[in-house]
Amino acid sequence: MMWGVMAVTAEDRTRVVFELFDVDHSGYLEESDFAAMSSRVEDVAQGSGSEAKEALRASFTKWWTTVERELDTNRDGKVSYDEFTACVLTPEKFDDTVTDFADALSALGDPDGDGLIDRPLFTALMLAIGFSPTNVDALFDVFSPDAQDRITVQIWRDGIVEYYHPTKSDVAGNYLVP
Ligand SMILES: [Ca+2]
Ligand SMILES: [Ca+2]
Repeated sequence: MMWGVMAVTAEDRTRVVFELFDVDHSGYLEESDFAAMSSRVEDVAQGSGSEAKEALRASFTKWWTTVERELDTNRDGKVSYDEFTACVLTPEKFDDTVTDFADALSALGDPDGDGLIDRPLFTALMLAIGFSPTNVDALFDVFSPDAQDRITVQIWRDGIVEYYHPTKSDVAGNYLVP
């Protein structure tokens, strides 16, 4: 089990990220996919205000505009898997997008602002992104929850940055790769 996790590459994760973002399973990333995922996440973001949800929506919009600008090589308004894999060639072009997304998503996990995230809300947000329940539970455990079963916003935020970074390997989020 452990070795399987260690063997996960950035390429495996790229496939998982593509499939997550292809919300309607059309085989292409499109603007509508990012809007749909944003709505799904906002719907489960219990306790968060409109400002925090707006920040999340803005980060998904930025995901799409960056993906389209950098990866839609044939300019047909959608990004195929083959086009998407080019993200590993220019990881620096995604730094801002990934950071904004990590800030916005992890903030939704901490609506009361105490810097801690409870497992139920973490799970709801991650299932809304599209990860499987088993993988989400395993990841939460990797983040070393305290006696009250809470993790810090910081560790999740950093985990998101690592996970969505196109070229990193051996990251905690590899637990999310089936
Ligand atoms: Ca799609
Ligand atoms: Ca395209």
